[in-house]
Amino acid sequence: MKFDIYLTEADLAADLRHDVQCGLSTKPKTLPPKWFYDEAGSELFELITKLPEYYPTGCERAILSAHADDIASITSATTVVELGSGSSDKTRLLLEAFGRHGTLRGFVPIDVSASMLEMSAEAIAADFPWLQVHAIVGDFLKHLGRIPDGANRLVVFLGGTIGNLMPHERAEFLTALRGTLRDGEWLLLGTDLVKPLPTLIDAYDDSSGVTAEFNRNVLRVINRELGADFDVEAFAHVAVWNVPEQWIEMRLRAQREMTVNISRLGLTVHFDEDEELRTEISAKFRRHGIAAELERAGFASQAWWTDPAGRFGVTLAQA
Ligand code: AVJ
Repeated sequence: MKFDIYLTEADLAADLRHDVQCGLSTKPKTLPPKWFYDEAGSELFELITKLPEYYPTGCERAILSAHADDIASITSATTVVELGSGSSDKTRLLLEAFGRHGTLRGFVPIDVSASMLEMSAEAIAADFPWLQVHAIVGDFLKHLGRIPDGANRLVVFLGGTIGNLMPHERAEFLTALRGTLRDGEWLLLGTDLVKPLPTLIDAYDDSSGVTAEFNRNVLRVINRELGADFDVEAFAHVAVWNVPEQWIEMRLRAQREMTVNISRLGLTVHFDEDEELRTEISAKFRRHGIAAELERAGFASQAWWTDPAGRFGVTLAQA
């Protein structure tokens, strides 16, 4: 297995300082969701994927298990590149199908979390001995240019993670990704779909409180990494549906007035009582909107699948 680090601990620390400095100095306050995923946060996310209320993972798995063989035979890809690979759990279904199909040679998982990546890439290398695994610690917004060359690559971006990007970031990201691919190469994109509100809210505000802990974890990360003194328990988890934007927002609401000291930034941040800090957006899509966004970025949709209930969509598009 090859393991390349394009994002060092020092880069991550500098990015976190920058994001916290900027995000807590604006009104409303915001933080990017990538800082949820330290070791504890990645474990909490894995727990979320097993909650009865959190349907996206199960729906996407059902789609991939029904259509992995189609994806292999339509694309005949030689390399699978996975952006934000996390545990790569559902990707195994694709790798198994490619094992039957016979064209695949390499797997390139890319993730910001080195510990998660090392574990999952090693497990895949062990379970798929015929596959060359080249793991890359990187940020899919910054390191697309580092994706290794290949004959016929399939980039997979699953879980609905594209919904974490703001619409303009999404457009820039898809255009940049198209620019790194040659004509004829592939993108497999998982997107969560618009659906009745109670289902959406329950998925982001589960009854056992795991999502609330996941949300608050970003404050623990900042306390540890930047010497801050957030009173983590004084923040309430909030999930709201933003109607005009068609996205779920997760927020942390200060339950009293607070002054937080972030020692390593020399920054003091004030929260009013009930002031909210936005920690994540998770956009929900419709079939035709996705196809149009892909087309604007220079991709042509070649196939579209949903789970039987139509809760989650997977698009196969060609550069
Ligand atoms: C991993 C980004 C797809 O937006 O649904 C789960 C993260 N946040 N519960 C999502 C998440 C709250 C998840 N993604």
